[in-house]
Amino acid sequence: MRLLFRLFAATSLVTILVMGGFAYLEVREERARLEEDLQRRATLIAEAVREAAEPLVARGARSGFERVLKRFGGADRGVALYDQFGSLIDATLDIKPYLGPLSPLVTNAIRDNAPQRRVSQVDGSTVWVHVSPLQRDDRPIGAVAVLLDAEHLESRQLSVWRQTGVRIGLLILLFTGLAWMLVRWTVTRPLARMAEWTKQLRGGHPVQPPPEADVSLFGPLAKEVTGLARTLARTRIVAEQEARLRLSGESIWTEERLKQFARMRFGDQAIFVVSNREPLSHVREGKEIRLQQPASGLVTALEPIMLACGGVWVAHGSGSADREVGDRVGLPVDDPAYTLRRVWLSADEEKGYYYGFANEGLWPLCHIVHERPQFRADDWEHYRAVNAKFAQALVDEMEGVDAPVVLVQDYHFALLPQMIKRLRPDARVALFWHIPWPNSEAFGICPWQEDILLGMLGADLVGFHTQFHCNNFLETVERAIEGRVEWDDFRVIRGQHTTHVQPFPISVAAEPTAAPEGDRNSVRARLGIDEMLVGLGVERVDYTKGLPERMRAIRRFFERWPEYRRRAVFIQVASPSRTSIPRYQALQKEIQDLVNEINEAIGERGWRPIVYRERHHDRAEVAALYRAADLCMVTSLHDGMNLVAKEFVAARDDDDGVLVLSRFTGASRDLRDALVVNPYDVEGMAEAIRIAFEMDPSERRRRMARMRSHVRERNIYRWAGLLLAELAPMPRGVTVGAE
Ligand code: ADQ
Repeated sequence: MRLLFRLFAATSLVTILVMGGFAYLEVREERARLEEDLQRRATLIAEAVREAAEPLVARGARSGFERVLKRFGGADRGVALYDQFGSLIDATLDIKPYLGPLSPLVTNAIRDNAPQRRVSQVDGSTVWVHVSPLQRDDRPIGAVAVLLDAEHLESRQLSVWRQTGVRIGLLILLFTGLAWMLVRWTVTRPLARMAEWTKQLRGGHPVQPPPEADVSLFGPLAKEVTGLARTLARTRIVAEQEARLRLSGESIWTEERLKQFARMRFGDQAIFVVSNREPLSHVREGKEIRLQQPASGLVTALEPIMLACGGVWVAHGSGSADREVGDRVGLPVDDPAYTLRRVWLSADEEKGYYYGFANEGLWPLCHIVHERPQFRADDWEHYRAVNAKFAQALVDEMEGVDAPVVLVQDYHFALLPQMIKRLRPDARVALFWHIPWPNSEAFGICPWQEDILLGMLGADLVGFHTQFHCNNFLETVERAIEGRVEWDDFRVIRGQHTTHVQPFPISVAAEPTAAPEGDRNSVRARLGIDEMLVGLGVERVDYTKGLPERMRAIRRFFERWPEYRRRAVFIQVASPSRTSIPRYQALQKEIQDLVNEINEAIGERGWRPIVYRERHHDRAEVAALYRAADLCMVTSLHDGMNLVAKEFVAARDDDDGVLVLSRFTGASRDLRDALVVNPYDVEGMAEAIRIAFEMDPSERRRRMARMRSHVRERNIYRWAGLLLAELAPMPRGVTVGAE
């Protein structure tokens, strides 16, 4: 109410001042105009009377004046004639009451021989008085007075003020009303809702900010509060988790434990991560810059470590708006825990190093999927140069840090460990290879296999997902280069330097995320599949993921068990990947065609067997789909680990759902309760789908519970913890010899 009063007072004051000012000017102008009009009329009449009366007065005539007065007098005007002494000669009848007040003017006009004029109030009436001298030979011989009714001067003025008063009143009401509504809609109400929202956040309910809050007005506030709430929620979850574990005496790795462990082992020393893909890119969309988290297992796996330990993450700045934002960014944006340092690459460098050698050379070389690797000398040169560029960026970042801990990620940086060690012999370097390592014959076709192996062996620790990949690597080393492979300890000794080779099966955080209410139902309702059985696939579009094989298996399933038509649907979420490479473009087209073909062949009115969604989904969307599905299919032809399988298991806090998993994934060694399939065997996969849909609920729950307990124990914090634990005691300061 006080606000309304203030608004009312403020708008009243402003309106009165503005409108009053304008009205005053209008009144003044109007009065001047009316006076000018009266003046003109009075002068004309006085001149006419003068012409007729002057000869009479000059002659000293005693008659004839009556005729003049009759001609020029009228209802709205009076005329009076005076002799040279100012004595009245004659006057029209109606003028008589005014004669008294007139005489000073008449005297002045005769004395000064000049016209006199003014507005007079007589008997409560307003009159315009004009007195002109009568002359002979330019000397005054009398005077003529003309009186005009000027009542309208006052009434007009009054009416302007009255109108202005009404206008001011209306405007005050209108402005106050409008301002009140505006304040209510854009400030008071949203503020009340935001207050309600913050209250809910404080209570630990992770709710979205109210949608109607004006983004330009409340956006920054909402962002800050959201960040704060997220930190609070996170801290709360970690604290609850810790307390629970302490009570149950379990020794599960958690984010907090990893943090404590890293501090214990490395003090407050920051950790340096190098990967090709950045954990967050800035993408331009029209005038906006959007944040995008890439669809990458590697990022999913590494971010919790950086959140836990802090440090610098060096990566290729590949987002379309990255350069605008800058080469150093604090992450997470809301509540920075570590720094992203972006390395810029030219189009040629990216083409040769990333698309060329890494993805058309090493990627198919390491995945046994019958895709011929392309080895081009140009690409290799770029690969070397970019590795050197990253080494330099890293060394710059590590300046002043004693014995830095470096975690190099993946096949994009095979040469980096050796380069780092040459520049910083005191660094402790681990290289984690996220993709499989093939047998030595397969790897041997690479023309630069020696350089690659020597580059990798610059690391103190080389990690793979499985022991099988470690063995393949050691065999390759044994056959391709000089050095001693110690099979008992799984290490390679070259000169004074030792590289340990060990498996570290990667995983997911498996934190008890607060499941948004009604996920399963809302996703199903949105897709119009409330009552149906739902199969799910989540992938990057990549030929190693076995997407066409899966589509064929789905087709076969509906052909062999037609009773499932209209009762089951398969959702495939596919994030386009490496789209500059022709093979990937062809695969994208192949999958689209295959989906259309199957939907046409098997689909019926109102039902499509496959819902294909080819775009990047954010994590919440993917999590909602995991919870909505009855079955998740991972059918990679070859895969280092495969995090989708583990994410699916981690998301199923209802202990339900079946995982169909390719035996050629690293994950199949961890998740033994999945239905393990051979993706090349279409009939076998179709059969697995049927078994999954028909599995007894208690069996489903038993299997899922066991897998969940595995993922919970062997989570990403354990992966990072074991990697750091192995790296910590490594001797530092040993120079890596030249090849
Ligand atoms: P990737 O080959 O990228 O990783 P994967 O392990 O399956 O494969 O991880 C994919 C990640 O991307 C998952 O987190 C998934 O949720 C996400 N994702 C996939 N499609 C998506 C989409 N359409 N929208 C949004 N997110 C999507 C490499 C190796 C793997 C290894 C990981 C980690 O090839 O074998 O498991 O690194 O080491």
